[in-house]
Amino acid sequence: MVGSELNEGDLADRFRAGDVRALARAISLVERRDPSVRELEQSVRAQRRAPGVVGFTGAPGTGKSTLVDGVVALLRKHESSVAVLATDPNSPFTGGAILGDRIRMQRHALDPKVFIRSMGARGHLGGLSLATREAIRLLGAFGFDEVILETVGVGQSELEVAAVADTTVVVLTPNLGDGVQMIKAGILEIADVFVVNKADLEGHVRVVAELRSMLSLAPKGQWKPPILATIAAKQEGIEELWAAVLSHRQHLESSGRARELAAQRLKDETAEAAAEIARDRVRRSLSEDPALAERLLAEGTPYQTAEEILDRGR
Ligand SMILES: Nc1nc2c(ncn2[C@@H]2O[C@H](COP(=O)(O)OP(=O)(O)OP(=O)(O)O)[C@@H](O)[C@H]2O)c(=O)[nH]1
Ligand SMILES: [Mg+2]
Repeated sequence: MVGSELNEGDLADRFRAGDVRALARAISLVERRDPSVRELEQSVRAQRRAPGVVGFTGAPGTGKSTLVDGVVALLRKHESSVAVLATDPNSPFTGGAILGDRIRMQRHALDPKVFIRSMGARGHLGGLSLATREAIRLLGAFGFDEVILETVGVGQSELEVAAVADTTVVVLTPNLGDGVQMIKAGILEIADVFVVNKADLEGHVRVVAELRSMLSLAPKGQWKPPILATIAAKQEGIEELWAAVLSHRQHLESSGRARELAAQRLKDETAEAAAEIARDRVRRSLSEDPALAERLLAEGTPYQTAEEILDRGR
């Protein structure tokens, strides 16, 4: 791979010059949790812009990629540049592309204002959301106006990734009976916009009605999540969907919530980064200091050992 032969200095130059391969390489470093990317992040900091971040989540096969493809087409019509990150928490890391998503969005493959990439993260819980946040910052510095996250399912890490988005779109369909499943997994709380996709299939009216009655029972917040019906396969309802996203964004801005969220996210990310840094340091000490590891095994005192290592400083 050409990219891997570059030193990070060249990488930063190429990144600033708008070389998309440098961006892809930087995201690979982020995905691998390689600390060398921090230098790049520092050197492109001045270029940082905050892109709009919209998450699409829902059960497998509900039509997320098809919807995202439609949204990308709409954004391009409006001259906005857009990056799509498809995160797959169930695969350790993907190194590039989920084939299906690539095919679904292939018509944008040659458009330099569209960047499509899938991402996984090795290791611990929280790794993927850290990687996603760092990737979003890089995409902003690279100049993308919008970042769309596609996450599969409703497990813990999907919720974490969704929490990175300003606006979370939850996608349901008439035929999966996933309404009930979704509620169980607590996705109601994270949805800013509901989409009932595949409205060409029987049962969509019922799903919309069920959702509506469920939402009427939910505690009243400031924002009432709209419920939209779409037929992504025919590009129907995409404009209304994007209008709902923009209206949520407007609400975040005017209510002051946007600022609060940004502050909260930075604090959360700092706490997660601290955990990652500490974990790496402890692992390193245990592998570099056999006497210490030996004692740990003999005494069986993980907390004490962890504190001792962290107290030593670097
Ligand atoms: N009938 C119907 N089928 C649709 C519609 N939108 C998408 N599909 C089909 O649903 C299937 C899944 O679509 P995807 O967009 O790949 O769904 P996804 O949610 O991204 O799937 P994963 O990434 O695997 O979770 C494909 O065969 C689509 O053609 C729709 O509005 N109506
Ligand atoms: Mg998909």
